[in-house]
Amino acid sequence: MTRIFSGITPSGHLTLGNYLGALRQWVEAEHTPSDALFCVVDLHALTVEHDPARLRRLTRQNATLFLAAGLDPRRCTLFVQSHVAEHTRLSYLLECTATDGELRRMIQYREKAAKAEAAGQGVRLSLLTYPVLMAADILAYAADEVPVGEDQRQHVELTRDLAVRFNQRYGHTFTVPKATLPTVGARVMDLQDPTSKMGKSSENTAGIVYLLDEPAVITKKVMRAVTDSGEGGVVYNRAARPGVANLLDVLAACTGGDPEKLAGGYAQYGPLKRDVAEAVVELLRPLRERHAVLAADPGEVERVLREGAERARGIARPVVDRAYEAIGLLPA
Ligand code: AQP
Repeated sequence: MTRIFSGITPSGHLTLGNYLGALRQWVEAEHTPSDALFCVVDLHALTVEHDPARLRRLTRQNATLFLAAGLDPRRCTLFVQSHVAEHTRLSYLLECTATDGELRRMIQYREKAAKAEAAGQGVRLSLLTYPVLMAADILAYAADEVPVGEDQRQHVELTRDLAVRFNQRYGHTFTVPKATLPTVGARVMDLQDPTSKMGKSSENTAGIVYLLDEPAVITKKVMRAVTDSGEGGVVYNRAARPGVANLLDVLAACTGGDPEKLAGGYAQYGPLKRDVAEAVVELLRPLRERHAVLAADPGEVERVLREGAERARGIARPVVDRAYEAIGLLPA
């Protein structure tokens, strides 16, 4: 059976990008014959300035949204990364497999380090090393597939490189995973800056649709989305017309259509924006409603996470023990 692993960092409120790029794929994967593990990767949220109380709140909220999005704990394993010590245990061995140069090449490191420096903050060492922790998250479960959005493709490539290198040096230990990307919605862009990814930790929230935004707020954000000037009406061209292309991509992802074909149905931006707003509101409505019910019973979410962590430990421990032995450490 295909083993699937993926996670989301509780570094902010979840966005439409997280839903279309990741969560929705996870729910689909859960309905195929697979063994799936989904994780709130809280340790990754410590790689930039953070507020401890907010992190605890967001971790709980993200886990609640996993359930609200339709993940069923009877069909998959839901847990919090820091509840399973195997992730950090394995991460060190992979730090001894990775090189400084390959980590400094990671795009997310370069972008986020530049942002921290511009804000006068120190760059945490963990910002450089967290892709290795992410590799450990995946390899500890012998995952075959990692459903992610486009922005995480490079980190999954690194994971593959580390798995292959470790296996070559120390004998076959890890399954080499592959990234699976959605056909539409793999890269949802910021509505105010359509050349940047819609990111949950962005400061300017006007271009970001959060999963728990009220319908009126979603509508306002979509109606104010930046569109492009230029001749020719509504056309789908990601390079030349990134704003309109993003709206068409979102509409396609919500309605199941094809963005290029959808473009043909509009002569002006206004009606396109109205349809996008309505499609997003309707897509997220059931999720918001289920979240309200689940949030009223936090004990149930905690129970799901406790049971999930126990099961996750049971899968990861033998894999990580094998890696410790393979690399030459004396068994305890
Ligand atoms: N805009 C997006 N479009 C499509 N997929 C996206 N994902 C994130 N943003 C988009 C996918 O969601 C999953 C979880 O993401 P993450 O928590 O690992 O990273 P992030 O959401 O990119 O959050 P960061 O890095 O903490 O901060 P921001 O959001 O500010 O960059 C992944 O599968 C990701 O591909």
